Amino acid sequence: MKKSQSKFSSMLLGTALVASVASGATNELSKVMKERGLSEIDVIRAAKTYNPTGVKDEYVVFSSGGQSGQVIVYGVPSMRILKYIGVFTPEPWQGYGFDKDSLEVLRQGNIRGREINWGDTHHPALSEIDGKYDGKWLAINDKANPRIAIIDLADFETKQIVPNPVFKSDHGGAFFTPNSEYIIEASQYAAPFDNNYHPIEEYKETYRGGVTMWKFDNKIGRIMPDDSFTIEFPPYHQDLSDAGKGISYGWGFTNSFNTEMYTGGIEVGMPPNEAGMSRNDTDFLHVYNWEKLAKLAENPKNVKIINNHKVVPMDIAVKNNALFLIPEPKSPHGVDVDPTGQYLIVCGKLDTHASVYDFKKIKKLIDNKEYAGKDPYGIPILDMKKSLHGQLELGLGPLHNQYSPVDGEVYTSLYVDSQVVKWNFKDLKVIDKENVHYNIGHLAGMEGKSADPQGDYIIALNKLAIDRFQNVGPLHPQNHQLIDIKGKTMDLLVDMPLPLGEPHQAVAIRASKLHPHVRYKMGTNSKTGKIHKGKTLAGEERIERDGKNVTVYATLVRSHINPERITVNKGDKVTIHMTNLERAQDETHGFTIDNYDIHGSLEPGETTTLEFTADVEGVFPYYCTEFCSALHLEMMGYMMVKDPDKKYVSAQKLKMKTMSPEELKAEYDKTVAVNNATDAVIQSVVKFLKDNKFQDHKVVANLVTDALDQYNKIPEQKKKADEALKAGDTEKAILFENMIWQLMVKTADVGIRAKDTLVRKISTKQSAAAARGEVAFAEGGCNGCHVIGKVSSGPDLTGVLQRHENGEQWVSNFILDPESMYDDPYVKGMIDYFNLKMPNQHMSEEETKDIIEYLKWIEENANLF
Ligand code: CUK
Ligand code: CUA
Repeated sequence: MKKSQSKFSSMLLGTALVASVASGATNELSKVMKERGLSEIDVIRAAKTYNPTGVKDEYVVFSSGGQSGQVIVYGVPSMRILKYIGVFTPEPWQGYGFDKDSLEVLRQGNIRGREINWGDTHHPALSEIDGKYDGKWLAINDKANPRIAIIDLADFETKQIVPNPVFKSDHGGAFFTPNSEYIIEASQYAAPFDNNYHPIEEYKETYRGGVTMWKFDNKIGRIMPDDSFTIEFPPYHQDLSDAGKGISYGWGFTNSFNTEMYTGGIEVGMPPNEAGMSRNDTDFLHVYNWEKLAKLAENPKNVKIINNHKVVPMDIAVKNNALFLIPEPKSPHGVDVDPTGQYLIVCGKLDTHASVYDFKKIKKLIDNKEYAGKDPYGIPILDMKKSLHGQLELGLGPLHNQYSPVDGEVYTSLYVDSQVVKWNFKDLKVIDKENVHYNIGHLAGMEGKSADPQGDYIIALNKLAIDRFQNVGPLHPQNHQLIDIKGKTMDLLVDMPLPLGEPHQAVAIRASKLHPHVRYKMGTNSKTGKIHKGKTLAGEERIERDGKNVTVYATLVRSHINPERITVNKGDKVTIHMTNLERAQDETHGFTIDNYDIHGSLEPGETTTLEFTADVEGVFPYYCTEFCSALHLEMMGYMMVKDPDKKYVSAQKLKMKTMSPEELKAEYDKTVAVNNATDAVIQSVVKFLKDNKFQDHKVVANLVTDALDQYNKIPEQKKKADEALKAGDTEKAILFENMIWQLMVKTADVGIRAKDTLVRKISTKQSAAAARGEVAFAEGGCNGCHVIGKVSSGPDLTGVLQRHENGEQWVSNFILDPESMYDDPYVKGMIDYFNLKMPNQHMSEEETKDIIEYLKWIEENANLF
């Protein structure tokens, strides 16, 4: 009832909104709505998520990429994908795993010597200060091959992978503690901590679960394995975790299933795991004081060393009052600490309830040593009822929780019911339910698990999409659904198919908290953040040979790779250090060589290394893989691999026709003349920029810097051209002059963009009508013949309104009906001069009025064109 009421009122609102739009727009809108079968509520939902071109999102979401081993980045509310970050899996576009430096990161993830090239990512986590996101680092776990990776949010690249030395799978991580002191990683399937064989019959004695507390340095963004430790747990299957905050600061919470310690055996006639592991009514929530355990772990007496890693045994933790268990409804899933740190909500999964635990009550029981018993390993058990604030029946299959800025409000996913439920965990009342499609796992609020949840939206991360999208075969995309939670009730806005893997969890952060850079300091190894040992500046390019080792110091800049020829012997070990000399934003160059399975992606200022053995004889083109300029295809070279044991017969020299010295001289003169003319254009732009104080506008100043970057390379080329000419090599001189022209075109390209930007900055503000007029002018094709500030195939329109008595009337008559004025003596003269007649472009009265306003704006700013 409530739901349908709310839908009805938003529909009324929709009608009002549509009615208030100008009548022309309404007609167009109704037409589109009719054609596409959209209701008014659809249009409102679309408007809530639509970003016009150039408009950016309010939130940035980091979603696990599931079995892709990657991280997916997208914006909210538009749900537009921004990036896939290679983490546990090679990612060719970014060169991740295909250049030496990123391969070193990927190989940190080797386990027991084995190279692993995939991952099952589950839980991304953002670094925190005071429980709030600081926008600096992202951690994510791999469940299949227990590892944690660290991604730097300054460039969205993976910087570190740390395998877990004792677990054989993990799940309850990554979770940051409130000041990013530690990252929590809980095991999933209990297994021996050592790497030896232990019979399953000795499960209870030799298999173990646990939680690894990875020490994290938030300044440099790296896990410190030597300062980290694992807390040993019984062989229950530990599941999700969370870190306490506020009054529960210093404590960690990890739930579990299979406290039955059942080990299956269908093949020997035992009931399957699924029956044995969910037999008891309750499992255990593990409550541990990581702050105290971290201190204990500093003393060698308190730890066992397993696989070179510190493990705090259960009995040490128990003896020091740092580990407790509390019963929780059977086979729970999420445990989520509220923004204040006082409440933790455990979701039932196989139970219809959510259980709200009160940390104050838990702490009291601990302080009073009031235990309800002990588990088989001697861990004290706290009474469930005495720890609970209360329980509420939510529906079937509650899994995960996200908090709202409203005190007591929480959103919970219901897997079996395919719903999101909004409820109050303090009053224990359900407020609203929204259907999702289908079988939701996690849900992501906007900073919804931090100490500072923002509300606004919830994203449902659904396991099944079934009928939501075009059929693309039996493997369906995943479905992320954006839900508006700004109103009293939830409203599902839009679906986003995700075709990369099962994204278990996603975290969202305000976009304003992220400050990634757009270029690197020249010569940076992006994986270490330090200056790369292969850094090469212009003029330092070279090929060094040392026996069978060939080292190439190369540079890439629009639009050439230096060197352009690399000749090596078959069997040589080739190392190519490459530096992208660009400083301009978004000027990435890529590099690959045919047949060698290598690829580098070089962002402006970056240096990286490709390494391989030239084990195949032949000629191998190499080229830049990013369409980086109009001369991108020319950005190439050859690697030639010779067999030193082979005799090569030289091919017959072809007689090539060559130019006469006179012809060459003529071509040289022509090239120089073109360059001089181009330079004159550049100088006029430079004068304009200087006269109008471009330095006062940062955007323009940046463009000018980019332009000068190109322009400043000219003297060096000129010197070479002149030297060649002097030496009598006109051919070479022409090529260098051509190079100068290329640099001039690039300068002019950016310079003119700078000029246009500057004009916009310093011109008077356009009225709405003038802005519409500019659009009409462009779309009506007027600019095909009229260039503002210049005579082209039609007259310059600057000052056109002053040229005639009653100018506005005259011009608008002429636009609306040019034919009727062809006999006007002035028009006649123009027709003769340009050999063209002003055509009737069938502008409406409205458009014509707007164009007049635009022309007035041009007149106001005539000095700028
Ligand atoms: S888990 Cu997938 S729905 Cu791995 Cu966080 Cu709950
Ligand atoms: Cu550089 Cu294409």
